[in-house]
Amino acid sequence: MGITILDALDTALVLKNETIFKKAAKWVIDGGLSMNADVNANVFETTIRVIGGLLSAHHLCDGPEKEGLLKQAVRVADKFMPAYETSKSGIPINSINLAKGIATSPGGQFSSTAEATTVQLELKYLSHLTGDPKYWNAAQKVSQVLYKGPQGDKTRPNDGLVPIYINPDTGDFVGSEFRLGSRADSYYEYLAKQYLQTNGTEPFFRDEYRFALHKGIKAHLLMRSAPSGLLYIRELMGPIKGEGARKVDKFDHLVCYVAGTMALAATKGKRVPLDPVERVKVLSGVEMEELYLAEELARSCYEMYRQTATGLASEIVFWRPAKDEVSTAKELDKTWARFEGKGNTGFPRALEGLKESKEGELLVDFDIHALDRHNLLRPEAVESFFVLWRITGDEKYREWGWRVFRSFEQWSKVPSGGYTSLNDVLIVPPPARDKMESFFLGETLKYFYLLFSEDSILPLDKYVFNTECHPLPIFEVTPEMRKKVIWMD
Ligand code: DMJ
Repeated sequence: MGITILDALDTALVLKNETIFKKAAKWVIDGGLSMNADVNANVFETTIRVIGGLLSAHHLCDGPEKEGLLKQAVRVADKFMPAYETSKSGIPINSINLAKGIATSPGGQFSSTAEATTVQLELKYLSHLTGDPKYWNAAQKVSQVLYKGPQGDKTRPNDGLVPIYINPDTGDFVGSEFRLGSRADSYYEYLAKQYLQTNGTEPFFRDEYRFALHKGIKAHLLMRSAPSGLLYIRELMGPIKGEGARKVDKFDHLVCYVAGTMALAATKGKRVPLDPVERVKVLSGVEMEELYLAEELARSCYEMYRQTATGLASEIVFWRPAKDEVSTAKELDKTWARFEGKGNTGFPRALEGLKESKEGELLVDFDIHALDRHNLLRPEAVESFFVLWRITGDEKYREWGWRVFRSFEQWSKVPSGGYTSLNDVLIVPPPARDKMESFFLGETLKYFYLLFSEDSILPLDKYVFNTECHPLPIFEVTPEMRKKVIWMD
């Protein structure tokens, strides 16, 4: 329950529910957050949910709780510093034993790539607020190890794609499993967002993100589905090229975040014209392509909801592939190369030739395996609908969001209060799990609310949302701080 309160503190503020916020903030400030139990707390989860939640609530709050919330964020961050300080490489060890205050890897596990690379927005903002560079430097050290060590940029051999584990003793990637879902997802998200967070002053991150997107994801993983021609991203095991590369059409719901990230990176969060002829006047060919990819991936994610009996997506789908990925990438390259620099010479109609599956037709473009049929109330699809609505102003994102919202209302809402995860989205009514993850209040519901609110609430060119939907203001590093922190250029 504690984690739900922390994750939802800023939701109460965004919704202007002062009564709930005050009650929750009192619990947090008056000792609810004890952190003494003999348990191993995950560094990443604590950073994104607890530190991220406290920092965002601190920023949004203008009441007497403001300073108390920041103090708690500092307290939690300090407790978790040994994960960075006692790591041989600087890559954070995955857990902290709260009672002992020491870093530990239960079962000798490697650190997950997404986890080690998804603490930066929170720790950098904490340094900005406190003036203490230690948080920033702990987080930025991770980037130094990955891109600037004696071996150079460790992501280059795999065209910017990253394996899902890192050894914290050596700082090296482990294995050759590549995907945008679990254990790698927010690696790409935080590359794009670190560039946005400091107002474009560290272009290094944008360049790494673009390299990963164009040389890695687009060239090796992008595919279209049969029969509708929906875009999706594959998973890869083994060497990225040549014999031994094994690709699967598995797609975690988690991957749906990437549509929002691509749209943000392409536009820096600014509204662009809906009409493509006008749009091309404000975006470059590369940005047009990135926004196109974002829109098409969001459509695929919507179809993951629409093509089930409950109108809710499963945790994982297996797409039916239409044609080989080389031709998918080539088709895009050809189109956008033609488009680059030519002004309003016409939108690529060929890419719009999607076949609409009929209302009520189920599992047309993908299969769902028996073990993957659950729905955990995850936010990623609605997150992307929200970002794309703000950026394009296309009403379809609100329509899609509304349909998904109504399905949650119909099947996940618990009459006595709260919402529940479901065991099987293909059965009506779906069997319930009696569990509500903290991210439902922290992320999913907040994204729904923002999808239907005014653009002036948390504008995307002034805020960067951490991976748990905690909005943090975009800032510029002061010259004084700049002298004290590791800078990536
Ligand atoms: C959230 O905790 C975060 O978005 C994280 O990055 C991965 N997924 C969950 C919600 O699905």
